[in-house]
Amino acid sequence: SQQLGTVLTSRVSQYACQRRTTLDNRNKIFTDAFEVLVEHLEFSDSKGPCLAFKRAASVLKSLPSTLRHLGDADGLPCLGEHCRDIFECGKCSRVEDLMCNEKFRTMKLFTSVFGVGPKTAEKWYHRGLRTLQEVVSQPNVHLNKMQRAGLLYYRDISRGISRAEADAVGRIIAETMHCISPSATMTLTGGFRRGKAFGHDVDYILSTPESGAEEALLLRVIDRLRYQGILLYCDYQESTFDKERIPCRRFEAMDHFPKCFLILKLDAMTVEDGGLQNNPEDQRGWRAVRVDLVAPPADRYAYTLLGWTGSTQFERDLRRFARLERGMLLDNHALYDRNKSILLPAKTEEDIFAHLGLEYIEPWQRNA
Ligand code: TTP
Ligand code: MN
Ligand code: MN
Ligand code: MN
Repeated sequence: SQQLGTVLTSRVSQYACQRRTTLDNRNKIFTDAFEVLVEHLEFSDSKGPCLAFKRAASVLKSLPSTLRHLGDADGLPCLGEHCRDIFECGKCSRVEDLMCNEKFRTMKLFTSVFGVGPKTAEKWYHRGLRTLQEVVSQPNVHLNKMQRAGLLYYRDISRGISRAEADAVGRIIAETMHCISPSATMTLTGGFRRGKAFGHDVDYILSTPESGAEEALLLRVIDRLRYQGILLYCDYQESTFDKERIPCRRFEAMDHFPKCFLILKLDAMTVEDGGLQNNPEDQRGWRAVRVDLVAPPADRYAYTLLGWTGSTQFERDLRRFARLERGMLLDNHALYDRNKSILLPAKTEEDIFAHLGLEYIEPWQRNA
C-alpha cells in the first residue's frame, strides 16, 4: 500500500468538499457493507451512528486504492473503532445477518417503492405483509396517490435509467419549454451531472433570464406535458421561497423553490441507440421514468445547481465546512456570511467555492 502511504502523508480531509471523489470506487467491498448498515439504521430511525458510517464510506470512496491492512486506515479521518470488523473481513457478520434477515429484506423492498418511507414500510411489515403483491391485493391497506403510482409503475421505476434515456427525457422537456419560452434554459443536474451511467431519476433545473417568471414557466411546462399525454404522475410543490431568509443551521435536503416530482411516459422511438432499458419480452414500446424539475429564481441559479448536483454527502459536508470553518451558512438558496451579516451573491458554482475559500471541485469529483 505504497500509494496509500502517499495519500496519508498528504492528509485526507474530513470534509468531502475538500476531497475529489470520482465514480471509480476502489473500496466498494467496504462501502457496500457500510451502506447496508446505514440502511438498517435508517429503517430503525437512529440518526447518530448512521452519519458516522456515511462519513466512513465517503472517505473510503475518495481513496486512490484499496485498503489492504487494518493499519492502512490509521491516518484517515472518520474511520474509528466502529469500522474495525468491516475491514477485518470485508463483509462483517452483522452485514451478512442483515442481508438474510426477513425484516430487513422486506423493509428494503417496501422502501424501494416511490412514496414509501420507513414508517409506512414498518406498518406494512407489522400487518404481516411481505411482498408487493400482498400490498396491492390487501383491500384495507390505504395507499396515497404517490404510493399508488409507485406500485403501478414499480417495474419501470426500479429499473435504472440509462444516459440515452435521460437524454431523450431532456430533449422532450427542452422542446416543451422552448415552445413556451424560447429564452428559458434547462440544466441537467443530480447523478447524471456527476457522470453516472445510470440513475433512479433525471433531475433538471429550469431557469428564466429574469427572476420572477420561473414558477409560471414550470406550471406551463407541466400543462403541456399533460396535454401531450405523457404525464403519468405529477406532485407539484409550489414556491415557499423567501428571499430575505438566512440559510438554516440544520441540513435540509428539501428546498423552497417551485418544483415537481413527475413520472413521464418515455416512448422507445425517442431514445437514440440501444432503446429502452426494458426486458426483451416487454413489448410495450414505452417505459415510465421518474423526473424531477426545479425552477429557482435566476439570481439563485448557482446555489440550486450546486445543491442539486449532490452527492448528498458532498452537500452535507459543504454546509458543515461553511459553518464550522468559515462562519458561513449555506443551503440551496443562498450563502450567508455571519461575520459580515450579508448574503453573498453568486453567478456560478465557481463563485460559491471562491466565497468559501475552497478549491473548485468538478461535478464528476463530487461522488462522495
Ligand atoms: P436525487 O435525484 O435523489 O439523487 P441523485 O441524482 O444524486 O442520484 P440518483 O441517481 O439516485 O437519482 O437527488 C439529487 C440532489 O438533489 C441531491 O443532492 C439532493 C438534491 N435535492 C435538493 O437539494 N432539494 C430537493 O428539494 C430535492 C428533492 C433534492
Ligand atoms: Mn437524481
Ligand atoms: Mn436517489
Ligand atoms: Mn431527484
